[in-house]
Amino acid sequence: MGTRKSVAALTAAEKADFVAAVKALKAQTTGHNYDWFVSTHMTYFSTIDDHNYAHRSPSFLPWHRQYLVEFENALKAINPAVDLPYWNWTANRSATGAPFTSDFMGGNGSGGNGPVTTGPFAGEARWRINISATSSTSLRRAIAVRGSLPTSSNVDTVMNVSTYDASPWSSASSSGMRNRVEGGLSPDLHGRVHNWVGGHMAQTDSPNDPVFFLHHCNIDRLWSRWQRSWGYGAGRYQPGGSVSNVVDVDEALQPFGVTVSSVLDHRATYTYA
Ligand SMILES: [Cu+2]
Repeated sequence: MGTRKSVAALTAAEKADFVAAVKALKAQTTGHNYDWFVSTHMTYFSTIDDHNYAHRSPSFLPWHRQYLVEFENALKAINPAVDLPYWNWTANRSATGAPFTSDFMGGNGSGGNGPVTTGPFAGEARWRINISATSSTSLRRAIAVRGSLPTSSNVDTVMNVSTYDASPWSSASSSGMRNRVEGGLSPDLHGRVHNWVGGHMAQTDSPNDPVFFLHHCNIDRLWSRWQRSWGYGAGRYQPGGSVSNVVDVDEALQPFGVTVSSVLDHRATYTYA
């Protein structure tokens, strides 16, 4: 069982191991390599078989949970000691602090929305963007240009919402926790962070920036915190059943082929430090 730690708590060796595993996954040419995760996110950004699996739907949280588990397992196949770390942006809010240090994710893009210039992912020679929504082959960021990071009081507000989600089960849902996390409803804990980092993170090919996985790990941690308060059981996911074109609790999350109910209680697979 893995323990997922804050990016701010990683040792120099843990940071180096994580970066090396991510780069090894990127270098793989077949199977579920790094670029498979990028293309899968792009594909499932759209409606597939009349379902919004990954975004703008109740399954936003379980879809990304399984996506992260498969990514973490791919890293563990390279180095079993690696666990996915999380970026708690309520505590680490600087464009130059964790995780944006030269020994980990590297820093900002140059000149507004340009290529990252420091760290292991700077420039096409170190980290080539192969599958993209744009023609850019170097990782780009535009940190702190658009909007602001959510605060811990924003998080507390969302954690106090006891209802998981509400009809019409989309970005138009006007109540419930899920849309407040995802970003269709204020205070928006997820979308704002994509926009604050900018560059690739603000596009459908956002997993090209490894920071994507640290941000979504934090989103998963917050869902887990909500579940710790309100319950891990199937009854704490909505809809429970018979809502067409929405992933119900006993329906499979594609392309993973696992049901929502099977991923609700993650505590036997990993926990959060
Ligand atoms: Cu996201």
